[in-house]
Amino acid sequence: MTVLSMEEFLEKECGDHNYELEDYEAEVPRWCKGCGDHGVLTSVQKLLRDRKINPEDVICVSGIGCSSRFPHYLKTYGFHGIHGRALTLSEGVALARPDLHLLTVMGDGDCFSIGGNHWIHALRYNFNATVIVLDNEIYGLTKKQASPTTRQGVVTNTTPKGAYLKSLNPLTLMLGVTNISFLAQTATWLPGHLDNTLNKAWDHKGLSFVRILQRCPAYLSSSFEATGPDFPAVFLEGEGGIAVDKGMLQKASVIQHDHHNLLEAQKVALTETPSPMGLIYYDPNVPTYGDIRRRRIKTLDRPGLIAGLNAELDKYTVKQQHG
Ligand SMILES: Cc1ncc(C[n+]2csc(CCOP(=O)(O)OP(=O)(O)O)c2C)c(N)n1
Ligand code: SF4
Repeated sequence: MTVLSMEEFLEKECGDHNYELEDYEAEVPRWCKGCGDHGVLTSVQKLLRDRKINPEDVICVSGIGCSSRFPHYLKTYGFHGIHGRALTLSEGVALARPDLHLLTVMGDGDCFSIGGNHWIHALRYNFNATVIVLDNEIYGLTKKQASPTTRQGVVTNTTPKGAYLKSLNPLTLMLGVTNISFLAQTATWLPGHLDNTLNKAWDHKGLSFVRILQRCPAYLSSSFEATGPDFPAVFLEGEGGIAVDKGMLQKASVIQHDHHNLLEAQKVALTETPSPMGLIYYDPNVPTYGDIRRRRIKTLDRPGLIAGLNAELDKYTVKQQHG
């Protein structure tokens, strides 16, 4: 543990403290070599360093999966939750500690499968959080089981004859949920674009949802190979959007996109190949659940509320018998 002098402590707490990447490094990541999760961790650490964010002002909440080991590796507050429940835990954190920046990390199985119900309602509640899903199209931790985004025909341990169903398109689904306020897509093999996307998401007040296409060389080397220069992508460019950084994908195209237009966003999201990269939908005016709750609490008649509660409880108190 580093012991700070009083001057260092005051500078850290009150001043413009410079941080190094190491200030956000916890355990050494146990992810496989070449796993896309490494790059996302570095991108988050760079964001925190560049913005001079005190590690104690951030909490990282996750579910279960390879990707959900994130809080062990990021030196901020952390909560490694249970499978599929990262968003329910996050909502509690958002309401109880609105002063912390909340980062929620999930895998595709964690969010779109077991956590599917919570995923939909979290979007509608629009609580304040940066939510990232590391979508490797497979259950990595449980060694190659099919997930909702596994492509049709892909052989997995749970679909030995190939996945029967067409994969779920999480983007179109999310754009059908009331109150969606921020939706973006990027990929682990586009580090510049990943950085730009996380920075944009971090600034959004409300639930910013980022789907990150992620390499899993251990169990889905086919998707790993597809991340070469020929990966079919189309970058979305628009005023106030995410700066285009095509990385190695020189052949990818760039289109103009109005991310405030829901119908246009739905059209863009429908096209899975080439994959749309960038800010797909953005509405900064959707109120957050926290703000709605706080406004209601302010307008409540507190003495009246307490009197009403007492009257209700009195109905159940056992009256003492006298005489
Ligand atoms: C209630 C419950 N059901 C199932 C499991 C087993 N399990 C652990 S992680 C996981 C899926 C992980 O896949 P994903 O969320 O895509 O993350 P990845 O490992 O690929 O990052 C499953 C099914 C569990 N831990 N708890
Ligand atoms: S199994 Fe896949 S997702 Fe899990 S750490 Fe290894 S490469 Fe990453």
